[in-house]
Amino acid sequence: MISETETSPKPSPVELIKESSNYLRGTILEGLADTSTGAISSDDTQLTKFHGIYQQDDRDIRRERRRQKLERAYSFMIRIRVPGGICTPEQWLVIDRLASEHANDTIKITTRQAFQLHGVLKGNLRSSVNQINKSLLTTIAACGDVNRNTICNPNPYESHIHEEVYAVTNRIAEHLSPRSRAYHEIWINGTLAAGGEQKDEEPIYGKRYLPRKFKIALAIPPRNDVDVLAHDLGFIAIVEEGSLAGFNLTVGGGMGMDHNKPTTFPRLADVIGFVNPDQVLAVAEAVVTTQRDFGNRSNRKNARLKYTIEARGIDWFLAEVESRVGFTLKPSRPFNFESMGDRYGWSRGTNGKWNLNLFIENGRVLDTDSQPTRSGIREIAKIHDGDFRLTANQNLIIGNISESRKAAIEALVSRHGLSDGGKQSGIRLNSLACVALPTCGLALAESERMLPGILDQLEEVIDGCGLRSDEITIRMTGCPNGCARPYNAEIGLVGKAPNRYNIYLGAAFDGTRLNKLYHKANNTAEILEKLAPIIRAYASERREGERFGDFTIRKGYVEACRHGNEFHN
Ligand code: SRM
Ligand code: SF4
Repeated sequence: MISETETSPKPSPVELIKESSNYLRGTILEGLADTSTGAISSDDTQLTKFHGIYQQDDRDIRRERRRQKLERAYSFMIRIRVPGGICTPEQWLVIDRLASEHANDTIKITTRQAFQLHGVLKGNLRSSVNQINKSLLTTIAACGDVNRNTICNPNPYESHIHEEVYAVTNRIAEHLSPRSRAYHEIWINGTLAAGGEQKDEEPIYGKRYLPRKFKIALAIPPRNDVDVLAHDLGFIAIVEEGSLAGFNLTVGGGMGMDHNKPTTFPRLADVIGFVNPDQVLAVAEAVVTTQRDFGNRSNRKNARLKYTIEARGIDWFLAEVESRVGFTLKPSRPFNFESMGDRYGWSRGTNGKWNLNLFIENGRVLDTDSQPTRSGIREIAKIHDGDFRLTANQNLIIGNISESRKAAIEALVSRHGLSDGGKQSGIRLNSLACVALPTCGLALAESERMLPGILDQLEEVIDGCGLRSDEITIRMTGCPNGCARPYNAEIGLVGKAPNRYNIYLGAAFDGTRLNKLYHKANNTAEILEKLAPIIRAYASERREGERFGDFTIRKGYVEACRHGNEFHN
């Protein structure tokens, strides 16, 4: 437990920026108008995150620009919030057009069911955000110290349950959306309304918003394809006799940590009780406001909800939430997860409509000479009368396809080579990589551009021992922040320095146990050297039905990590 004095030292600089920003206005508008630089002011870079916009620069040419005494090659990443990952074909076409007109000709499907456009120049930001808003999508609160994109299982395993859970997802996203009019004034109107900030009110967040980002997921067992336990707040749907009875509530998950800093660690959430569907909003708000009032505002490295809970204890946290909502949570109910992966290929919902889950390597939708993925999806969007679903595994579902359009969509899928068609290995189909270089300012090493090649080599080993279709989860990130949730993968590869990765092993296949460090600072050749014998041993020595992560623990490669605070031990 910590005392009040320990929690209230000097606020971090970001706290002061938020507080004096007039509800997220800052000097963003002036910065956008300044044509003498491709950048905006450093304070404003903190504020634009709340508007879904990150300033970045092309790190591939940073050194050369410095040599030529030029300013960095600044551009912006726009993150588009898509609650539950569902958008219309028309919205897909808008994002696709913007990718060509203002971005780098690619669409990135993120690990949180959102879109990202990279490489947008300052002068094109307002026009892009405007068009996104016209399509009824938004970028507000896609980033920043607020509730981010609320995510939910994308594949309607049981369509009617999915519809209900998706509706709850949207209600949460709406309820926890910031109320400031700054977004509208800056991006839509292009002018600050006189006295606008005096009319603003943030009933949930207040002037300083949250101490740190906040993330919510809803999962429908048996699929844990949203990694619900990696979230600050989670809702696990409990289905009884074919109906949605309510949700188990989970709190205090998160992935980010720093290498060599044991006070930071990934943590899986605790399951703390059960709520009825009509209690969800009140409980979500109570969890958020508890974190607002008690989260660490002086040290951003320890500001996530997981640290508030570690510091004060889960019993204290539950009591605080219950006192805010005015009722006691019921005991949690039994549930069972089977996997974190996507259900590839065709599936039919209980509503009779078809869904096709496509594998999009690392979520990067682009055209290459051999693989016209972006063109193919564009052609599908033109004729599709259902929806598109972004998965938290960076994949895409063409959802709710009517029987009458199925054949035409199938033909486009085949013409553009979009379907896996059984070609990909089980490990690749269960792989994730974060963006990292060249756009991510925090990357210590490659990730998205590196993992496909590592998988090519791993597949030789895997094929050699007959494991091609075995599912093994592998996730790579270019730094320890954990954007591809690497500590929840059976094999985690985490960047430490250029071409140096820590290898983590031993997470559960269903996302209910973290992994642990196996070997530090390996180059790509060493990754192969370390992993190949373990994979071969798995092929010959595993028990019936034993998962790779469980095997690495049974054989003593790593110890089981039962709780986040044991991660570094
Ligand atoms: Fe992330 C920061 C990309 C999901 C933990 N993340 C970043 C930034 C914005 C870098 C920055 O701050 O300058 C990256 C932009 C890279 C780029 O060029 O696009 C970035 N994060 C991503 C995405 C795009 C990875 C991807 O390849 O899909 C994901 C976007 C999700 C979305 O749509 O909202 C993404 N990030 C995650 C996740 C996974 C999740 O939420 O399920 C995590 C781990 C879970 C968690 O939050 O604990 C994650 N990102 C971080 C952190 C560490 C937070 C922490 O608590 O320590 C940072 C750094 C920070 O916040 O200071 C970060
Ligand atoms: Fe960037 Fe690190 Fe996130 Fe990868 S994990 S996108 S390198 S912040």
